[in-house]
Amino acid sequence: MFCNQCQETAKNTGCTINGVCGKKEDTANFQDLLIFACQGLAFATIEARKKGIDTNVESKFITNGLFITITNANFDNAAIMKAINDCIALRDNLKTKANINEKNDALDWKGTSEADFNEKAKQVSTLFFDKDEDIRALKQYTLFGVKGIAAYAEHAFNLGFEEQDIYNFMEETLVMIARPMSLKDMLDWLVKTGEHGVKVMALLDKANTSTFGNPEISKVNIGVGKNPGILISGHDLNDLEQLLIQTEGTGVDVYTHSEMLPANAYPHFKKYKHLVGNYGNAWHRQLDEFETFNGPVLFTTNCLVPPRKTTTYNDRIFTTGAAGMPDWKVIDKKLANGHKDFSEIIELAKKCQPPTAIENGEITIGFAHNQVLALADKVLEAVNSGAIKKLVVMSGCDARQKTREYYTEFAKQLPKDTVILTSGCAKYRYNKLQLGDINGIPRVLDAGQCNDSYSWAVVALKLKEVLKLDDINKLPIIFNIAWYEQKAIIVHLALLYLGIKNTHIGPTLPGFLTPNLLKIVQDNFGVQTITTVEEDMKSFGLC
Ligand code: FS2
Ligand code: SF4
Repeated sequence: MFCNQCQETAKNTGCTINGVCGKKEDTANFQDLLIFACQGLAFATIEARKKGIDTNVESKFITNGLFITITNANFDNAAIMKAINDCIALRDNLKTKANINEKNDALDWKGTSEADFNEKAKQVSTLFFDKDEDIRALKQYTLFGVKGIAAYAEHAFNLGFEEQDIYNFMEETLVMIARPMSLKDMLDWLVKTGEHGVKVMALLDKANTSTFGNPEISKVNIGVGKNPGILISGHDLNDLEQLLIQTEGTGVDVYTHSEMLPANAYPHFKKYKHLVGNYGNAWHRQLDEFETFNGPVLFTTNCLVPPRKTTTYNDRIFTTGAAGMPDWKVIDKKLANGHKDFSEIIELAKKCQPPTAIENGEITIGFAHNQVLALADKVLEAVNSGAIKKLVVMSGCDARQKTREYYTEFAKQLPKDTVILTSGCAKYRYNKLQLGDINGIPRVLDAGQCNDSYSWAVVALKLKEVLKLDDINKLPIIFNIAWYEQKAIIVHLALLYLGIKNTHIGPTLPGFLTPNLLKIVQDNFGVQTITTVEEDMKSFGLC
């Protein structure tokens, strides 16, 4: 096993025995094999399209295959092995249909037993991507970015929004990894990855806002009611909608969890009165929070935490889509109308106690680009008058390490004339602090999920235009981003593509970057990592 795709990777170099995330060696190996199988299918799709064959089913399959391998998405060997077998079947079908005679390992390999899978998996780790360590690291970097693209593309296609160019890029990247590449070509590919990151976030934004309306300023209850509840986690708004439809009138309330919190700001979801609020915090606190929730939990995507031996909730956790955990039930049955059948979860909820309160009160959310631009005059006035000196983007992920207390402290110590722009689960480190407002503008503006970091790019580009600046880096915006998994990697690559320089990312820089690459990203993009709150306040010019 070798996995170095997330911020918590062991010793910041790579997990080699068990994942810090709880991923076991065999699961990590099967995930590598799934990527390898997707490479074969990607090769076949590209060839088939040249012959005019529609490959939409295969492209969606590859997208889901990549998503399965994201940090904390799927720990279920049986599900991953099934995905590998299905991938090979799709590949072979396409080879016949498109009459592809070319030979290569990913296009030809097939295993018949678990032993075959185990054997092959050991030969296809990312460590074998290239002999040259810089090229290998850049191939890992692009693959991890493409995994982030896949996650966002899947949410978009679940709502009926697709772009062929995004599928093409993901598939070309998978094929590229197997080819010899120069350093220059790899650096160009990395920039293209960022470009497609912008494209996919724009696509998902379009999918979400045209289906559910533009998020608006909303107060969200963080306490509990008296009815039994279902907690929905992950990022998929389409799953949320289907759950809300099926729970309506059943006496079961629905609560959002972690990255599902932003759903409460979409006008469309407000018509469901039984969507009563948000329960809990960022993903890594689920081990305790699921105990006190008392009712069923539905994971639509990552982040799953393997349960402890003493966990009592295993029989009430369900997964769907790319998510999976051995022993947790998977919802894949469909109703006649094509929606997922959540009746088992709803029936179980009716028999459960209502959630136990762990917090009370409300938090304010809903500051995606449309809402912020509606306040643009007010924001500009505050910027021009000096009431707002700096906008501080603190988007990204939260995770377990104690060093992440930095972000709470940083938020607390920011001067009162700064506003935090956030998105992703990173916000849980400071979104319940009482940081006040500036002329009625809250000091924490939450745009939504990690993909809604796109909102801050839209806002920055708009401000640049209105303020007639020739360079986005002249805006009074600083970036202090927290990363954890591959969706944050694509967000960061998208910012680099947009020309945003001097971003701080933390709590550590990616372990997959070699010293040589670190120097390249530092020299070209001014990327730095965090130090101490005091030092960083100084280096950002905040004190
Ligand atoms: Fe947080 Fe986990 Fe959002 Fe990441 S809930 S780290 O998936 O993409 O973000
Ligand atoms: Fe390690 Fe992160 Fe990979 Fe899990 S996802 S095995 S913690 S690098």
